[in-house]
Amino acid sequence: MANILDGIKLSKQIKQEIKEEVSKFVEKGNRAPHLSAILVGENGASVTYVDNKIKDCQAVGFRSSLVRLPETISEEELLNEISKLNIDDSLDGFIVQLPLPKHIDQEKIIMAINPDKDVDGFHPENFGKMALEMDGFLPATPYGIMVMLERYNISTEGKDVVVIGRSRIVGKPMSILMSRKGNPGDSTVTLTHSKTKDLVEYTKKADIVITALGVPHFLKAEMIKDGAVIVDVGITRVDDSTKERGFYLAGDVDFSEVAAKASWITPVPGGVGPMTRAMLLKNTMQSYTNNIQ
Ligand code: BQF
Repeated sequence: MANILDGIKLSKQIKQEIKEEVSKFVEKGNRAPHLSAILVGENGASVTYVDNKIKDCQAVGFRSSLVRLPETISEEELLNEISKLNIDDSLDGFIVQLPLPKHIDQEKIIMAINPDKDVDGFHPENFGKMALEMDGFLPATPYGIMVMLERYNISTEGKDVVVIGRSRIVGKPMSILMSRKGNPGDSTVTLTHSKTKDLVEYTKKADIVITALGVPHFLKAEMIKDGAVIVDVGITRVDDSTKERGFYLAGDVDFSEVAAKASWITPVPGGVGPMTRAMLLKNTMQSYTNNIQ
Protein backbone atom coordinates (compact mmCIF):
# COMPACT_ATOMS: atom_id res chain seq x y z
CA MET A 1 0.00 0.00 0.00
CA ALA A 2 1.35 3.39 -1.04
CA ASN A 3 2.15 6.24 1.32
CA ILE A 4 -0.17 9.23 1.02
CA LEU A 5 1.04 12.62 -0.15
CA ASP A 6 -1.26 14.56 2.15
CA GLY A 7 -2.08 17.93 0.58
CA ILE A 8 -4.40 18.99 3.38
CA LYS A 9 -1.80 18.50 6.11
CA LEU A 10 1.00 20.07 4.08
CA SER A 11 -1.06 23.04 2.92
CA LYS A 12 -2.05 23.76 6.54
CA GLN A 13 1.61 23.76 7.50
CA ILE A 14 2.46 26.13 4.65
CA LYS A 15 -0.44 28.45 5.51
CA GLN A 16 0.80 28.52 9.11
CA GLU A 17 4.28 29.50 7.90
CA ILE A 18 2.81 32.29 5.75
CA LYS A 19 0.63 33.51 8.62
CA GLU A 20 3.69 33.80 10.88
CA GLU A 21 5.64 35.63 8.17
CA VAL A 22 2.75 38.07 7.66
CA SER A 23 2.48 38.86 11.36
CA LYS A 24 6.20 39.64 11.54
CA PHE A 25 5.82 42.18 8.73
CA VAL A 26 2.67 43.68 10.21
CA GLU A 27 4.21 43.91 13.71
CA LYS A 28 7.00 45.98 12.16
CA GLY A 29 4.37 48.45 10.97
CA ASN A 30 3.94 47.28 7.37
CA ARG A 31 0.57 46.96 5.67
CA ALA A 32 -0.81 43.43 5.12
CA PRO A 33 -0.40 41.67 1.75
CA HIS A 34 -3.41 42.23 -0.52
CA LEU A 35 -4.82 39.81 -3.12
CA SER A 36 -7.74 40.60 -5.39
CA ALA A 37 -9.84 38.28 -7.56
CA ILE A 38 -11.98 38.98 -10.60
CA LEU A 39 -14.92 36.59 -10.95
CA VAL A 40 -17.03 36.74 -14.10
CA GLY A 41 -20.46 35.09 -13.97
CA GLU A 42 -21.72 32.52 -11.48
CA ASN A 43 -20.32 29.16 -12.54
CA GLY A 44 -20.75 26.97 -9.43
CA ALA A 45 -17.23 25.58 -9.31
CA SER A 46 -15.67 29.00 -9.97
CA VAL A 47 -17.69 30.64 -7.18
CA THR A 48 -16.52 27.92 -4.76
CA TYR A 49 -12.88 28.26 -5.83
CA VAL A 50 -12.92 32.05 -5.39
CA ASP A 51 -14.74 31.82 -2.02
CA ASN A 52 -12.08 29.43 -0.79
CA LYS A 53 -9.25 31.67 -2.02
CA ILE A 54 -10.75 34.59 -0.10
CA LYS A 55 -11.14 32.47 3.04
CA ASP A 56 -7.50 31.41 2.69
CA CYS A 57 -6.49 35.10 2.59
CA GLN A 58 -8.38 35.79 5.82
CA ALA A 59 -6.84 32.75 7.49
CA VAL A 60 -3.27 33.97 6.92
CA GLY A 61 -3.89 37.66 7.59
CA PHE A 62 -3.98 38.93 3.99
CA ARG A 63 -6.34 41.62 2.87
CA SER A 64 -8.53 40.42 0.00
CA SER A 65 -11.01 41.94 -2.40
CA LEU A 66 -13.39 40.52 -4.95
CA VAL A 67 -14.54 42.11 -8.18
CA ARG A 68 -17.72 40.36 -9.34
CA LEU A 69 -18.76 40.99 -12.92
CA PRO A 70 -21.79 39.76 -14.89
CA GLU A 71 -21.56 36.85 -17.35
CA THR A 72 -22.58 39.29 -20.09
CA ILE A 73 -19.64 41.69 -19.61
CA SER A 74 -17.84 42.53 -22.85
CA GLU A 75 -14.18 41.74 -23.44
CA GLU A 76 -13.44 45.46 -23.60
CA GLU A 77 -15.08 46.13 -20.22
CA LEU A 78 -13.19 43.24 -18.64
CA LEU A 79 -9.92 44.58 -20.07
CA ASN A 80 -10.83 47.91 -18.53
CA GLU A 81 -11.29 46.30 -15.09
CA ILE A 82 -7.90 44.62 -15.46
CA SER A 83 -6.24 47.95 -16.31
CA LYS A 84 -7.56 49.37 -13.04
CA LEU A 85 -6.11 46.52 -10.98
CA ASN A 86 -2.83 46.64 -12.94
CA ILE A 87 -2.11 50.14 -11.65
CA ASP A 88 -3.60 49.78 -8.16
CA ASP A 89 -0.64 50.22 -5.77
CA SER A 90 -2.60 48.83 -2.83
CA LEU A 91 -2.64 45.40 -4.53
CA ASP A 92 0.21 42.89 -4.50
CA GLY A 93 -1.50 40.64 -6.98
CA PHE A 94 -4.75 39.64 -8.57
CA ILE A 95 -6.23 36.68 -10.38
CA VAL A 96 -8.88 36.36 -13.06
CA GLN A 97 -10.79 33.19 -12.20
CA LEU A 98 -10.93 30.80 -15.17
CA PRO A 99 -12.76 29.62 -17.20
CA LEU A 100 -14.16 32.81 -18.76
CA PRO A 101 -17.41 32.99 -20.78
CA LYS A 102 -17.04 31.82 -24.38
CA HIS A 103 -17.40 35.30 -25.91
CA ILE A 104 -14.21 36.44 -24.13
CA ASP A 105 -10.77 35.58 -25.52
CA GLN A 106 -8.94 34.06 -22.54
CA GLU A 107 -5.53 34.56 -24.12
CA LYS A 108 -6.17 38.27 -24.63
CA ILE A 109 -7.23 38.65 -20.97
CA ILE A 110 -4.16 36.85 -19.63
CA MET A 111 -1.90 38.98 -21.87
CA ALA A 112 -3.41 42.13 -20.33
CA ILE A 113 -2.42 41.27 -16.74
CA ASN A 114 0.60 43.14 -15.37
CA PRO A 115 3.19 40.31 -15.07
CA ASP A 116 4.36 41.75 -11.71
CA LYS A 117 0.83 41.25 -10.33
CA ASP A 118 0.19 37.93 -12.12
CA VAL A 119 0.18 35.72 -9.00
CA ASP A 120 -1.47 32.89 -10.99
CA GLY A 121 1.67 32.80 -13.13
CA PHE A 122 -0.33 32.56 -16.36
CA HIS A 123 1.17 35.50 -18.29
CA PRO A 124 3.61 34.45 -21.06
CA GLU A 125 6.34 36.55 -19.40
CA ASN A 126 6.09 34.42 -16.27
CA PHE A 127 5.85 31.24 -18.33
CA GLY A 128 9.00 32.26 -20.22
CA LYS A 129 10.84 33.06 -16.99
CA MET A 130 9.84 29.66 -15.62
CA ALA A 131 11.18 27.92 -18.73
CA LEU A 132 14.44 29.89 -18.55
CA GLU A 133 14.90 29.28 -14.81
CA MET A 134 14.51 32.97 -13.95
CA ASP A 135 12.63 34.30 -10.90
CA GLY A 136 8.93 34.89 -11.52
CA PHE A 137 5.54 33.58 -10.48
CA LEU A 138 4.97 29.85 -11.00
CA PRO A 139 1.49 28.59 -11.85
CA ALA A 140 -0.07 27.42 -8.60
CA THR A 141 -0.82 23.78 -9.40
CA PRO A 142 2.61 22.83 -10.79
CA TYR A 143 4.23 24.90 -8.01
CA GLY A 144 2.16 23.00 -5.42
CA ILE A 145 3.28 19.65 -6.85
CA MET A 146 6.94 20.76 -6.73
CA VAL A 147 6.62 21.82 -3.08
CA MET A 148 4.87 18.55 -2.25
CA LEU A 149 7.67 16.48 -3.82
CA GLU A 150 10.25 18.62 -2.01
CA ARG A 151 8.65 18.49 1.45
CA TYR A 152 8.05 14.73 1.22
CA ASN A 153 11.67 14.21 0.09
CA ILE A 154 10.62 12.39 -3.07
CA SER A 155 13.77 11.89 -5.11
CA THR A 156 13.46 13.24 -8.66
CA GLU A 157 17.08 13.49 -9.87
CA GLY A 158 17.59 11.30 -12.92
CA LYS A 159 14.09 9.85 -12.60
CA ASP A 160 11.83 9.12 -15.56
CA VAL A 161 8.76 11.33 -15.30
CA VAL A 162 5.69 10.99 -17.49
CA VAL A 163 3.23 13.88 -17.59
CA ILE A 164 -0.19 13.13 -19.09
CA GLY A 165 -1.86 16.22 -20.59
CA ARG A 166 -0.30 19.35 -22.10
CA SER A 167 -2.53 22.18 -20.82
CA ARG A 168 -0.98 25.63 -20.42
CA ILE A 169 -1.87 25.65 -16.71
CA VAL A 170 -0.77 22.18 -15.59
CA GLY A 171 0.77 19.68 -18.02
CA LYS A 172 3.08 21.93 -20.01
CA PRO A 173 4.50 23.91 -17.08
CA MET A 174 4.82 20.71 -15.02
CA SER A 175 6.93 19.10 -17.72
CA ILE A 176 9.20 22.15 -17.80
CA LEU A 177 9.60 22.36 -14.00
CA MET A 178 10.55 18.70 -13.66
CA SER A 179 13.19 19.03 -16.38
CA ARG A 180 14.74 22.17 -14.84
CA LYS A 181 17.98 22.01 -12.86
CA GLY A 182 17.64 21.51 -9.10
CA ASN A 183 15.58 19.67 -6.53
CA PRO A 184 12.84 18.82 -7.26
CA GLY A 185 13.80 18.64 -10.92
CA ASP A 186 16.68 17.09 -12.89
CA SER A 187 14.22 14.50 -14.20
CA THR A 188 13.97 13.05 -17.69
CA VAL A 189 10.52 14.13 -18.78
CA THR A 190 8.08 12.77 -21.35
CA LEU A 191 5.07 14.99 -22.04
CA THR A 192 2.23 12.84 -23.38
CA HIS A 193 -1.12 13.93 -24.82
CA SER A 194 -4.09 12.89 -26.93
CA LYS A 195 -1.92 12.16 -29.99
CA THR A 196 0.61 10.03 -28.10
CA LYS A 197 0.89 6.53 -29.56
CA ASP A 198 0.88 3.76 -26.96
CA LEU A 199 0.74 5.86 -23.79
CA VAL A 200 1.06 2.75 -21.61
CA GLU A 201 4.51 2.03 -23.06
CA TYR A 202 5.57 5.29 -21.37
CA THR A 203 3.62 5.10 -18.13
CA LYS A 204 4.78 1.50 -17.44
CA LYS A 205 8.40 2.65 -17.40
CA ALA A 206 7.89 5.86 -15.41
CA ASP A 207 9.24 6.39 -11.89
CA ILE A 208 6.80 9.30 -11.47
CA VAL A 209 3.46 9.72 -13.29
CA ILE A 210 1.67 13.08 -13.18
CA THR A 211 -1.84 12.97 -14.67
CA ALA A 212 -3.69 16.13 -15.68
CA LEU A 213 -6.27 14.74 -18.03
CA GLY A 214 -9.73 15.15 -16.49
CA VAL A 215 -10.87 11.59 -17.21
CA PRO A 216 -12.08 9.92 -13.99
CA HIS A 217 -10.33 6.66 -13.01
CA PHE A 218 -8.24 6.68 -16.23
CA LEU A 219 -4.94 5.44 -14.77
CA LYS A 220 -5.11 1.75 -13.80
CA ALA A 221 -2.66 -0.41 -11.84
CA GLU A 222 -1.61 -2.34 -14.97
CA MET A 223 -0.42 0.94 -16.53
CA ILE A 224 2.24 1.69 -13.88
CA LYS A 225 5.49 0.27 -12.58
CA ASP A 226 5.73 -1.26 -9.09
CA GLY A 227 6.69 1.45 -6.59
CA ALA A 228 5.96 4.40 -8.90
CA VAL A 229 5.07 7.83 -7.48
CA ILE A 230 1.60 8.93 -8.66
CA VAL A 231 0.43 12.55 -8.71
CA ASP A 232 -3.24 12.97 -9.62
CA VAL A 233 -4.25 16.45 -10.81
CA GLY A 234 -7.70 15.43 -12.09
CA ILE A 235 -10.72 16.84 -10.24
CA THR A 236 -13.82 16.06 -12.26
CA ARG A 237 -17.24 16.64 -10.71
CA VAL A 238 -19.20 13.43 -11.23
CA ASP A 239 -22.99 13.57 -10.71
CA ASP A 240 -24.04 11.57 -7.65
CA SER A 241 -27.57 11.97 -6.24
CA THR A 242 -26.58 10.13 -3.03
CA LYS A 243 -24.28 13.05 -2.14
CA GLU A 244 -25.67 16.18 -0.50
CA ARG A 245 -23.84 18.41 -3.00
CA GLY A 246 -25.12 16.27 -5.89
CA PHE A 247 -21.63 15.26 -7.09
CA TYR A 248 -18.37 13.74 -5.97
CA LEU A 249 -14.83 14.72 -7.00
CA ALA A 250 -13.04 12.13 -9.11
CA GLY A 251 -9.33 12.05 -9.91
CA ASP A 252 -7.69 10.69 -13.07
CA VAL A 253 -6.40 7.71 -11.07
CA ASP A 254 -8.22 4.51 -10.13
CA PHE A 255 -7.08 5.10 -6.57
CA SER A 256 -7.75 1.78 -4.86
CA GLU A 257 -5.93 -0.41 -7.37
CA VAL A 258 -3.13 2.06 -8.17
CA ALA A 259 -2.46 2.78 -4.47
CA ALA A 260 -1.84 -0.95 -3.92
CA LYS A 261 1.07 -0.85 -6.39
CA ALA A 262 2.52 2.68 -6.02
CA SER A 263 5.04 3.87 -3.40
CA TRP A 264 3.48 7.35 -3.02
CA ILE A 265 0.17 8.70 -4.22
CA THR A 266 -1.92 11.89 -3.96
CA PRO A 267 -5.59 11.39 -3.03
CA VAL A 268 -8.50 13.25 -4.64
CA PRO A 269 -9.79 15.24 -2.89
CA GLY A 270 -7.09 16.31 -0.46
CA GLY A 271 -3.97 15.97 -2.62
CA VAL A 272 -2.88 18.49 -5.23
CA GLY A 273 -5.97 20.77 -4.87
CA PRO A 274 -5.20 22.15 -1.41
CA MET A 275 -1.58 22.72 -2.46
CA THR A 276 -2.80 24.78 -5.43
CA ARG A 277 -4.65 27.04 -3.02
CA ALA A 278 -1.64 27.42 -0.73
CA MET A 279 0.65 28.37 -3.63
CA LEU A 280 -1.56 31.31 -4.60
CA LEU A 281 -0.82 32.65 -1.12
CA LYS A 282 2.90 31.95 -1.54
CA ASN A 283 2.99 33.87 -4.84
CA THR A 284 1.11 36.77 -3.27
CA MET A 285 3.56 36.77 -0.37
CA GLN A 286 6.44 36.84 -2.85
CA SER A 287 4.92 39.80 -4.67
CA TYR A 288 4.38 41.56 -1.34
CA THR A 289 8.01 41.17 -0.25
CA ASN A 290 9.10 42.41 -3.71
CA ASN A 291 6.84 45.44 -3.19
CA ILE A 292 7.50 46.58 0.34
CA GLN A 293 11.30 46.59 0.42
C1 BQF B 1 -9.25 18.99 -3.28
C2 BQF B 1 -9.53 24.61 -11.07
C3 BQF B 1 -10.11 23.57 -13.15
C4 BQF B 1 -10.49 24.80 -13.69
C5 BQF B 1 -10.38 25.94 -12.92
C6 BQF B 1 -8.93 21.46 -3.15
C7 BQF B 1 -9.26 22.88 -5.07
C8 BQF B 1 -9.67 21.77 -5.79
C9 BQF B 1 -9.67 20.50 -5.21
C10 BQF B 1 -9.22 24.23 -5.68
C11 BQF B 1 -9.05 24.57 -9.69
C12 BQF B 1 -8.68 23.28 -9.04
C13 BQF B 1 -9.01 25.75 -8.94
C14 BQF B 1 -9.30 20.36 -3.89
C15 BQF B 1 -8.60 25.79 -7.50
C16 BQF B 1 -7.98 23.48 -7.73
O1 BQF B 1 -9.28 18.86 -2.05
O2 BQF B 1 -9.08 18.02 -4.05
C17 BQF B 1 -8.91 22.72 -3.75
O3 BQF B 1 -9.74 25.13 -5.07
N1 BQF B 1 -8.61 24.49 -6.91
C18 BQF B 1 -9.39 26.97 -9.59
O4 BQF B 1 -9.37 28.03 -8.99
O5 BQF B 1 -9.81 26.96 -10.86
C19 BQF B 1 -9.91 25.85 -11.62
C20 BQF B 1 -9.63 23.47 -11.86
